[in-house]
Amino acid sequence: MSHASSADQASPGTLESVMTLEQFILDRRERFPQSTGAFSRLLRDVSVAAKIINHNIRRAGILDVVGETGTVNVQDERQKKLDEIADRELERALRRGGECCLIGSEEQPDTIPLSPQGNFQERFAVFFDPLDGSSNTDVNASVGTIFSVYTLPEDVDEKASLDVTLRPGSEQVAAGYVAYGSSTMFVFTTGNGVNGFTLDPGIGEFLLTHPNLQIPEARAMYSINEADIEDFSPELRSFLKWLKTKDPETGHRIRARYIGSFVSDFHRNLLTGGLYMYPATVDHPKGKLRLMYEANPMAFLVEQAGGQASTGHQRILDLHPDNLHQRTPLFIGSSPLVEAAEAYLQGREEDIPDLP
Ligand code: AHM
Ligand code: MG
Repeated sequence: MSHASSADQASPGTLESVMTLEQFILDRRERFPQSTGAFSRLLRDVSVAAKIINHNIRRAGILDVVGETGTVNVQDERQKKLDEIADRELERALRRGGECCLIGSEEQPDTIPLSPQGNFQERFAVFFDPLDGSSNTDVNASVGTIFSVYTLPEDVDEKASLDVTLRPGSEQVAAGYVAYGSSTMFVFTTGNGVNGFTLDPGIGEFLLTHPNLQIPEARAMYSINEADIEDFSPELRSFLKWLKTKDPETGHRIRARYIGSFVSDFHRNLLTGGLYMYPATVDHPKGKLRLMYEANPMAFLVEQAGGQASTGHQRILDLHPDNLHQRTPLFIGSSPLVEAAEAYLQGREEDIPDLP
């Protein structure tokens, strides 16, 4: 099924018939938060890094890029070589581009100022998970890059910048991800809907293939690591039982899909409808996923696509972060499913919506 609009389909197969990411950004510049062009260049820088990361991932197994580096990151996770490559390429692209004054990465203990001379004319801060789900690279499964963009207030100085940029997700000006799957897709929002671009490897351009994405409300998929079920609260277990109940009229039953790569699970559920969950567990009492560069950007995207994201008790985008690597429980996906999860977790079973 094609997602391109009828105008885009006028001459299938020709470059005139499709829009590149760069054309799209330039065309819509007036709707972006900065009219200077700096914001367009920032998105271009991220997309260039994505192409380089993609190039490395596609040669995994041929080049010596799979496996571990022998080091651990700040979160005690063993780093993969591709984690390191992705982190380096994003930092390099944003540093070279010059539009970004501060970055925060899953792979780095602290934020990194990119304008050591204190030149804050261009005041973007970018948080990213360079290679989410990287344990999947050794087994040839899909992975992704996630990014979140904020603008800094006018009066910020270099020292204040981390505190100032640890802002609720509702203040993001852009967010997106790159899914390195059977094709490579760049999906992003600037608060005016969600658009998806597929990399044409022949010409090296991201082309608009999924304009104005909306998450279906269908009870299609649920994604959770159910191996942890003994750690789940009784309320969450009741919710899962309810979720798996067959519709007595249609016989329809929800399907389970869990890749263990958040970007891939999120992307599939965005296209099909569904719910991704990573609750608090004994091993991860505050949840596993990180607020600033995993939950917040995906929450911004899902809300822009008509869905919701919650801790189970609170909207993700309203959380006030207190550190770069803060974790949060996460329930994200189609609105009726997130609402149902919240109703169960909060003991409000009378509020469970009828599912489509
Ligand atoms: P990572 O950013 O270190 O790759 O960790 C996040 C990943 C998610 O992509 C994925 O959904 C989750 O961790 C899987 O965790 P688990 O193996 O506990 O189910
Ligand atoms: Mg991750």
